[in-house]
Amino acid sequence: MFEKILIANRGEIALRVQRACRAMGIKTVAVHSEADAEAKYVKLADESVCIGPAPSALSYLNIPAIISAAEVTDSEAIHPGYGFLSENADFAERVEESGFVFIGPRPDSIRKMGDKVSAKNAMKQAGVPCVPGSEGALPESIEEIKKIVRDIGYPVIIKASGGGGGRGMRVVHTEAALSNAVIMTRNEAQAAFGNPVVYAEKYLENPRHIEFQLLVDEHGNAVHLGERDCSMQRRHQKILEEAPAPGISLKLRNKIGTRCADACRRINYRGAGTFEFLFENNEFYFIEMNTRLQVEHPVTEAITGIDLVQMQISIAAGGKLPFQQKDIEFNGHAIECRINAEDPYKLTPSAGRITQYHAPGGPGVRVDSHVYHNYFVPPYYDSMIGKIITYGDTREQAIARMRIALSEMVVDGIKTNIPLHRDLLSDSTFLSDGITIHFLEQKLALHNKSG
Ligand code: MV4
Repeated sequence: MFEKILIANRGEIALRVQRACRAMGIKTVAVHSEADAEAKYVKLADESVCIGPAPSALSYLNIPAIISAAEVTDSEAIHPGYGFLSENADFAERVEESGFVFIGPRPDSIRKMGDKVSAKNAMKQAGVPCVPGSEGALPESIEEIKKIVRDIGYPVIIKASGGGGGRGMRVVHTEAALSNAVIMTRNEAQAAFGNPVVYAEKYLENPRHIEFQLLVDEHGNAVHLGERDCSMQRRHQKILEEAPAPGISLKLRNKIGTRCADACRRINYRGAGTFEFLFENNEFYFIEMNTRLQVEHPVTEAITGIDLVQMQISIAAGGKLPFQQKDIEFNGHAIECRINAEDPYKLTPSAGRITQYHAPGGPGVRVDSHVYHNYFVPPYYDSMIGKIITYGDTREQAIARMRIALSEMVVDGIKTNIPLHRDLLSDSTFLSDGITIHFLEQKLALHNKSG
């Protein structure tokens, strides 16, 4: 096992990874920007290194500074967290070339899954159900594109192969609008990702967003840890997630999860990974794979009892998964509310000093947060200041515990989205069953109109 790990991230996830290291007897190195120098999670680490000024481009995305920090501290491995450099194949490669272990997938897996056309091809070949669409990249000729899209049937969505996570896509309803949409998406993709390749898919009008968690070691063992429902989002920012997804049977979960695990073995994947699906009319359609730990990983931990960060570390050290698929049980229900420093309805960021802070607690309540009384929320980074995760035997109990947790929580001095979460947890559509990816935007539009 490693003796010392450098954590190339900030905020709650930096603290989360520290906790896993501590549980495993591993020393930690925090790297931080000038804006995060006084944060308590930095002081809690065994060592810390300042890697640059506040802007991420100069600190948390500064590859040479991070590698140097690993060198001067004698770290053996680097955990990238989520966001920042976590899905940067060049970073993973540089880490390994410099003699450190990257706690994550092989660089070529990150690269392959980052290219959405090659990711989808690989998954289709592996038997993972995909959204019907073009066979890979669209050709140059607009006449050929028209033929392809006629076969798919309108509406379609044109997506950039270099995009993902909602960047670089356009919905097209008629043949008259097709040519322009393809040209625009190509141009934007070239400018944003340096890659003009686009592909077409049938546009699903009202899907849910459900993702599967996978763990894969270097000894050919791959397991799925079930699914999470992540439909509660706005502008591709999720705010509430749950596991299991309401209404998914154990049989369907195991069918799709098994396909994902088979695919991981086939592409020689390693580490933690997430298969993103759209779910409509009781069918799953693969859209993308994420090659990192995700923000919402704790809901999966709650229903499986498996520590995903400890597993990532142990896999990176060459360890074998300590369980097989048949050993994994799904018990109870978990919900996560992301607490953001933002206006609850306009969703504009709200940086500043926290003048009062009280975290909730009690049975079935977990709080993952790096903030505290008198903490200053810097304006430079993501607005998430923590997550509340509640667990219960049933969805109703998890929701009831979340309502109480939200009522206990105090964050003064800045605006937070806690009022929005309270509102969502009493919404009859959310309470009754699975919501679609359009639910939150519709609800916010209604709220902002009626004041
Ligand atoms: C789609 C879709 C409908 N049909 N693909 C957006 C993020 C990226 N991961 C894929 N996205 C979508 N792909 C087809 N064929 C709708 C979306 C989509 C979406 C997906 C998941 C979560 C939120 C979303 C919000 C808007 C659109």
